Amino acid sequence: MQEQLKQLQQEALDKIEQAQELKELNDIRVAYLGKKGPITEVLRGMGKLSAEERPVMGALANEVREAIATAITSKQEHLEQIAVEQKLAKETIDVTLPGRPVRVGNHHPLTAVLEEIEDLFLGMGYQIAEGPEVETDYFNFEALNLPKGHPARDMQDSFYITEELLLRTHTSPVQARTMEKHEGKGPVKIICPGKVYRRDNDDATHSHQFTQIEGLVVDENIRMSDLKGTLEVFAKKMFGEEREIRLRPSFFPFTEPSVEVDVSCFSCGGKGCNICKGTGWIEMLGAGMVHPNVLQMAGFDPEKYSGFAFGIGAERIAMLKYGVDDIRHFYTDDVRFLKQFKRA
Ligand code: FA5
Repeated sequence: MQEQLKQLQQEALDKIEQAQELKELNDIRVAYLGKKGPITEVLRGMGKLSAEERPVMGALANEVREAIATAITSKQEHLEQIAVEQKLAKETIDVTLPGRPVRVGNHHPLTAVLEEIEDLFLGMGYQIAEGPEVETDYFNFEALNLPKGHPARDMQDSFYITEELLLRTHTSPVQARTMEKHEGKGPVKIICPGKVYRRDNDDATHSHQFTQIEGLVVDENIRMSDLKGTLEVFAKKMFGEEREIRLRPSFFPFTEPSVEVDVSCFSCGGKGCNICKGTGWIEMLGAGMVHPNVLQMAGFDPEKYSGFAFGIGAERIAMLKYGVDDIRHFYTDDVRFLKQFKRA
């Protein structure tokens, strides 16, 4: 029996030595140390032994069991170590490989132009004012010298919500609101960027929703030359130092005199091309000296105070600056279009 146990031990140790996988090792454990294994079998036959032989054989059987169990544990650790090393080898990062480029987003061209215009005016000491997009008839029209039934209301066909509420057709109501808040005391120096809405048919140059930036300066001794100088700085900063502006007489009920402001064509330099339709000039915005009635309605004494105002179509500026030929590109979220405006 002693011989048999020694043989079993040698046989098991050889198999453990040769085992290549953890599963194989587990099979050996079950085969030799399990309940139905040969060692258990030997131990069961101990009843037939004499009282002297029994403790000797018992001790030997335990020794054999211990030797096999220890060999299995140590082989298992060895195989596990190899498995970890193989896994690590597979997962090694090749630091010499070129990295994948990170996709960087950029500002929407309209946002970029708005921010540029805001920065420019902030630099000239203006503050940013905001107002509601759902506006009262009073602030959108009446406070701007456009009483009910005034024919010039047709210039800005409107989306009415109720008799007295509408989607603002321009950013000029923010002028009226801001002046009212100042309770008749200057100076006021603001720009008001924001969305406006008109019942215009959408085409290459018109949208039912677009963006305006209103400018307003009210103080003592504000003159037309201040307006001209301000808009000249604006045109040069937006389109290049060599640009010039010209003022054409126009009409807005809330300014007197009123002007349409053109900038010299940045494509042909004023010679005439298809961008400026052969005129050498491109229409940029509407402006004028704040009408005395508007000042008075907002509580400012027109004898003491004067002011200028202007209204810029932001899409128009972005189209001119980036050479965009259709205003609808700004709203359709076509990534191919948007990707062209890289971060500066
Ligand atoms: C006004 O809205 C005046 N409130 C501007 C103003 C302010 C004048 C202060 C005097 C003093 P107008 O309707 O011309 O003016 O619009 C101003 C600009 O908005 C236009 O020059 C044009 O660039 C833009 N615009 C007008 N209608 C549309 C439209 N449907 N889609 C896109 N842009 C438009």
